Amino acid sequence: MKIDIVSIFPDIFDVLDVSLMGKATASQLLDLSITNLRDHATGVHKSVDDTPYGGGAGMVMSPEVWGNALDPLVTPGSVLIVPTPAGALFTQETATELAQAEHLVFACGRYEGIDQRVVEHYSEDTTVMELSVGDYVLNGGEVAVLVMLEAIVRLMPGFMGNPESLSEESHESGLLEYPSFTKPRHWRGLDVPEVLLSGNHEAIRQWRHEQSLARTKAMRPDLLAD
Ligand code: 6GU
Repeated sequence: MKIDIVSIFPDIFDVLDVSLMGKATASQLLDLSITNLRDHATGVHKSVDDTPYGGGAGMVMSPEVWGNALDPLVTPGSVLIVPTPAGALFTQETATELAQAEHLVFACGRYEGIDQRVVEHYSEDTTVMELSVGDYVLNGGEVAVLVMLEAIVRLMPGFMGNPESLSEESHESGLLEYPSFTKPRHWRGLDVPEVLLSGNHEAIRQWRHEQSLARTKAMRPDLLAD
């Protein structure tokens, strides 16, 4: 998969070299490029934003600068992702869908966002998704992109050593994952649940499913409503 990220803070993405992503890049599953938006600014001050039409607080990122940066990257086969708290919620389902893509382009906005015509313009020939990672506001899209990439890359075909370990995770089935235990059997007066030592695979499967349901009901009742 080819991934392009455009940002005014390209250094934030240095961390990608040290985690899961470093492994994927090294193994050539991933071809990652970071573009500094500032390199596409014109004008003596290299500014990337301007005051909002209609008034209000903050600055809006310029469509001209974004057009200059994105034109060489976006093709009809690309998926252009614009991280924004005003986007649709990024979920495990979104991650699974995006893990199949050939080319992702992440356009990281700062301040009060990007001139909306950028999304409108690229939507004419390309799939554009405005995505949020949750109901809170971050200063910019960069950390949200790190979150999305961490979720997407591990689902890429060929990335996981053991794809079976994906299927029982939280959110894959629409439920939260059951609790896990390892040795020792007794620890600070707490015992591993007896059923897990029973060797009865059907009883273990059933117990884990009940735990998943109870945990989801307690922590995330909204998931059960779906
Ligand atoms: Cl994708 N961007 C920003 N700036 N804030 C967010 C977000 C994204 N998702 C939740 N909050």
